[in-house]
Amino acid sequence: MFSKVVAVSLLALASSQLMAAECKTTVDSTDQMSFSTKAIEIDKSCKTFTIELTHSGNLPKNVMGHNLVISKEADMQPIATAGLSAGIDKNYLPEGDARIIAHTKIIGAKETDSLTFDVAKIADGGYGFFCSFPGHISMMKGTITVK
Ligand SMILES: [Cu+2]
Repeated sequence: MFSKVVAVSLLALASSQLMAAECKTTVDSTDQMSFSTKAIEIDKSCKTFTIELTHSGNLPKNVMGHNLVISKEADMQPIATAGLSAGIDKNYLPEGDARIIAHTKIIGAKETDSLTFDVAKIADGGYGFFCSFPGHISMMKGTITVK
């Protein structure tokens, strides 16, 4: 009897911890040049975090392609500008740029890609996410915080 109570309590504890630490999220992108969220919040108990990027529109990636890039907010525009000349095959990103914490590839309609990064890399705060497709950063950006 006692052990059954303990087992049930442990199960309840385990499931509440799972609820507390959902270390992944999905962000959708659209033909209207938008992300489905402006703010991503990460639970501080997460060691790594995964973002899946989807594209619910109908346009191909050379017309309305999107990626999701994470960097310091102050580095977002400089990275997007530096990525212009890289072209779509390089995901409109400067190659090997240490300012980029993580990024997906450029995707088109109905495609998906995901990224995973160490949460410790953004623990000092001031980070954001954006799309580096030419001209998209003005509409497609948001904040990413650890709480
Ligand atoms: Cu975009």
